[in-house]
Amino acid sequence: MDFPGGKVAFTPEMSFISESPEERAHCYRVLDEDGQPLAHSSFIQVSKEVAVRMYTEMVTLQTMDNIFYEAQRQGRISFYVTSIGEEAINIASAAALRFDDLVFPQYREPGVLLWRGFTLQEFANQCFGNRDDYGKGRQMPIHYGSNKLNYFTVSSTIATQIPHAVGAAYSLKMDKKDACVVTYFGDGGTSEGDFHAAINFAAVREAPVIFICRNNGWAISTPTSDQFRSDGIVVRGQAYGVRSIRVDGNDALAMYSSVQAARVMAIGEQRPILIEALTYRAGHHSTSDDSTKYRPANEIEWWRTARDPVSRLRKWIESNGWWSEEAESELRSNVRKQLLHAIQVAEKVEKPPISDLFTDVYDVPPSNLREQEMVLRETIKRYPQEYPGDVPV
Ligand SMILES: Cc1ncc(C[n+]2csc(CCOP(=O)(O)OP(=O)(O)O)c2C)c(N)n1
Ligand SMILES: [Mg+2]
Repeated sequence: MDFPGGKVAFTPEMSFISESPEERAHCYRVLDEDGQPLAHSSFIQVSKEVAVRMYTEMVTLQTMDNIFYEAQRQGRISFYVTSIGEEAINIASAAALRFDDLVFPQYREPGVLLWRGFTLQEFANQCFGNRDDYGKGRQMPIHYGSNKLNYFTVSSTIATQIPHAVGAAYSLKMDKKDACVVTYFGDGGTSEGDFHAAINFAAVREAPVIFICRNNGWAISTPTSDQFRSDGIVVRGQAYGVRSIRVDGNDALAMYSSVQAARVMAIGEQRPILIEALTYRAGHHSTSDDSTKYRPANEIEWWRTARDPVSRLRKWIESNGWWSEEAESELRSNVRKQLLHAIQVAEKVEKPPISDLFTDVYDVPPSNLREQEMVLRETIKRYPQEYPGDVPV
């Protein structure tokens, strides 16, 4: 042993390791911009059934985003975040996983939940914060979660889910489970210490976790050039001793294949895998943001049209003879109808009662919490016009 950590070759040359590679890490892609497979592309075959279902769910996600976004603009819900431009990352990664795999999302991955069977009504109930919302209306819209579907509740606090994911993966390892953990985060998430601590812990403990970074170029108004000087995220995997791949996040087939391959390695070899999915946040950050203030409108438009992952997959299924114009219009009008219905229903369901604000943290509420509840009730009684009338007191 030359040094702790193993043998290292000596050199008389004083050469510093360059801060940047001569060539950027390549990006794995299966379909070209026109939805045609690249020559010699290696990918896991997708059946007609899976391909059509992936496309259907991508269109559903896109439509849900458009309708909920409008609902926010109409003042019917308080906030919303779209996944526009990232439908392939959402749906194709979900399709490549198994139900027992645990998901720790950031917030731009509702498609994973959709794929697992969360209904449009359940999405609407959460966004409207009504009595049927599993979070009992205590979180802002888009903070979905489902115990039943192995989808941990969204936390807006950037990157907190990444160490949680690694801890959960380590427990799957100890229990010798045939499952892995998948955690999603943005490029901005990798600027948090939590990302670095978590990926290092996963490497050292050999935890079966797949890190999926959605590198969409922006963290609200902060471009990636203000966040890191490395060649994106993928190169950091090797620095931590984690096998990694860079993938075209707007190519559903590339996402599907790489996540499925990552899953086999994560579980079979008991190791973490990092996937950097290159994409672009084609919507505003959230309904509280106007991204034309910090990036050119024609750039957004180009990604929304020429690089749209949904139409790219459509071209591929069409060229296989698996899809038609009639199927398309029927799907779009059906999904739209279901969504409008879900919103109407969610809006009519009563809000959770005030008492729900104070439950579920302590088994026996401490005195300061009981006092707060009393003060709140007295204040509502004194100034009823300042409080929503539809919340049962
Ligand atoms: C710890 C923490 N810091 C700051 C914020 C404010 N914030 C919310 S979203 C966001 C950007 C995250 O960007 P990224 O991880 O790239 O995800 P994207 O929105 O691009 O999908 C920031 C800074 C936060 N929610 N939590
Ligand atoms: Mg981002």
